[in-house]
Amino acid sequence: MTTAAVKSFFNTTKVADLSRDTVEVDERTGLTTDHGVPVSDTDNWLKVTNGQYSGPSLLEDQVAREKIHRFDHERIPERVRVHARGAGAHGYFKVFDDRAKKYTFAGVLTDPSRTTPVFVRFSTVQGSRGSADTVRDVRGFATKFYTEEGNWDIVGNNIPVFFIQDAIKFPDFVHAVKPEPHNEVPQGQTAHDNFWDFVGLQPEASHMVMWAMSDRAIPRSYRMMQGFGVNTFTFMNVEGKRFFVKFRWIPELGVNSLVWDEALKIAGQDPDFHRKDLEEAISNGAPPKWTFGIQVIPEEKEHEFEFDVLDATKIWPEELVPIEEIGEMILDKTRFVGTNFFPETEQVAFCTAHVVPGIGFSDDPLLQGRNFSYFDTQISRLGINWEQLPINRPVCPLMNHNRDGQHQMRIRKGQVNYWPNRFSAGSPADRGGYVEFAQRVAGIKSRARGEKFNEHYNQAELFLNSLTKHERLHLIGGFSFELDHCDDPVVYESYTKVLSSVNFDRAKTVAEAVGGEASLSPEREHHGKQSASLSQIYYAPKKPTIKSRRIAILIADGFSKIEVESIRTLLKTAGAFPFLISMRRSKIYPADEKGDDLGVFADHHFEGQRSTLFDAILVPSGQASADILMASGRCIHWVREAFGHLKVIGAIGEGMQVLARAIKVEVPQISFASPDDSSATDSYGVVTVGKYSLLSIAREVLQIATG
Ligand code: HDD
Repeated sequence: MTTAAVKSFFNTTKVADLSRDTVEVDERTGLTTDHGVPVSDTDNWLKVTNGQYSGPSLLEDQVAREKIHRFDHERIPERVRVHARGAGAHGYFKVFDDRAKKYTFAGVLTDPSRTTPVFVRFSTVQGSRGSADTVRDVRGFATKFYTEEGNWDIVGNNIPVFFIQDAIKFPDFVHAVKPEPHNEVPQGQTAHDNFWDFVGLQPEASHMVMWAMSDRAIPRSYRMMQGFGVNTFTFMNVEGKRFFVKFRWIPELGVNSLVWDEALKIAGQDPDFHRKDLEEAISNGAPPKWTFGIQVIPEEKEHEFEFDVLDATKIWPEELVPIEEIGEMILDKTRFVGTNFFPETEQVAFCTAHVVPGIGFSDDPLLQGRNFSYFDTQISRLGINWEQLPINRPVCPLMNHNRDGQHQMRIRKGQVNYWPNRFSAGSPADRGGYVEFAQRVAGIKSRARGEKFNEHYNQAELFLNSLTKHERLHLIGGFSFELDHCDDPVVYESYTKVLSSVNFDRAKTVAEAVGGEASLSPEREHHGKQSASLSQIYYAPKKPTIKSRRIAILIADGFSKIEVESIRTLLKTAGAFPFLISMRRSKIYPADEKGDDLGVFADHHFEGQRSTLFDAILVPSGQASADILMASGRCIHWVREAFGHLKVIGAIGEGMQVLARAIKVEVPQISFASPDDSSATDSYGVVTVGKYSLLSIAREVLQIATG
């Protein structure tokens, strides 16, 4: 399908559907009440006055009363307990071809002529609606597909496993992870006694805890994380054969994270960092893209693995069950018209039980409970008619005999609201209707899990073993930070013992850092196995790109305008987002040129946008500019922090003096003056250009841009 065709399809389905409820505000219409009566004064409550002094306000004022009523009820309960804070975007999904037909007859996954509209909501888990984006936490990755056979929701996370195996433990887990009940502390983090107490006593959490303490829990951007359906679902094909399946989103930009110090600082400097990042990328023409992958196990192979394939605390290692990439998703609209967060991102409501023909459930005990919980929670947040809200309603035809309830939005014609009826109205479909797989079920009714559910450490160790050295150090840093925030020795001393079941040596390091107790010998025999795809460097894009990366160009009066403007243009051509940062957000004047028309507006000043908010920084040439920057302690700190956060740093000519002052390490000087040495870099990610050659920088940037 051509881009134009995709756009036109997209504009005619969900977006067209939403436009039915999108109100253009006609500013020429005078102010009215909700019941349409013109309002003459919205500033003064009706009062008794004597002309000179105000007297009592009158309850009689229906205009004022309505205004206050509406204000008092503006907010609805935030998502119950978890995933309260989020950001959403619209987009579309397409499969590459019909190769998944051998597994499923779901049209959305097998018909390449379809472009299915989607809405995705990313979220954090622990914090409330007002918490910061960059906290250490799991990220929600929930996708609603508006398919021709009804809505399909994949309510996933950016981590492939979960803390618990059985849904009955969810209230305990969530109570433990959320702020503690006696003092409502802490906000947006798991660094507290109750969380570590619970996960220490619930060893099935060990695997997920590893992921949560790793870099995965501090993503650089929603656009740079994987998504996982986590639970095991099922496919059914036209021959009636059943398969177990796991769903996976793989980001085009690779899997990237912040460093912990950066995450902490951004949480204060720009708590909306991820939300703004998503909007910035989409509105500047860099819509994020994910490949959609499936892992499939034929039903008859269910018991051939050492783990239970229905256990949500286990991955299916890619070496055993390869990923089959079958489609892609692009998010190209921040919100429908980009103006109203509440009706879409806040009112969108997901449900794991929303599947379409060809896709079904497994007996995964976590999924079974989720299928009950999501519908239920939407009733308390949005009311029984939550599926009629514009963002939630399907784009395909609807007909059933469900009626009435609070906030009913449809006026239905017709006399009958039951089946069977004399008009055959709303007959259950005899073709294409949802059919459950005829699964044979036999067993003893008991409160128990399958035997293989009892092994909790093999994959936790597999994950740890598969990390690179720096990822492992970060993970140990994560544990050390969190356990240091626990005040009760029973908690931090005992968790380090649990850790030694996963990896004895790492447990000793953490125990030493936090005052915990290490076991004297390994609790179990370590298998030492690795799986390459568990390290996030495995997902580095095949073609390196600076597309949508935020690059700060640091200038002061006396900078070289021609150099800066050329670099800015080049970066934009390569799809990066360059920003001029200076001492003030007003005109900055180039060397020896003071004419008012010659100045260039800085996009931000140092304090407004710290170096933490950029992926790379560049200090261009110009002695006067460099002198001003060097004289500022704030500026030196700004550059030094970028170095500490392992940013890519570039300097040209006199800009190198600023670098040398800030980072005080010997950085090799790389000259781009001759074409032969243009590929040189050094291990710090610092690039300096001695003999300035715009042409060679241009070549370098364009080379990166075009891969
Ligand atoms: Fe859940 C929200 C993901 C287990 C009960 N969950 C929620 C959201 C995501 C997930 C992404 C936010 C959706 C949105 O943006 O509106 N949850 C997961 C994953 C799980 C998981 C990946 C493990 C595989 N959840 C889980 C269990 C239960 C719930 C076991 C209950 C038995 N989850 C809920 C909920 C929420 C929710 C309480 C809160 C708000 C909402 O549903 O709409 O019902």
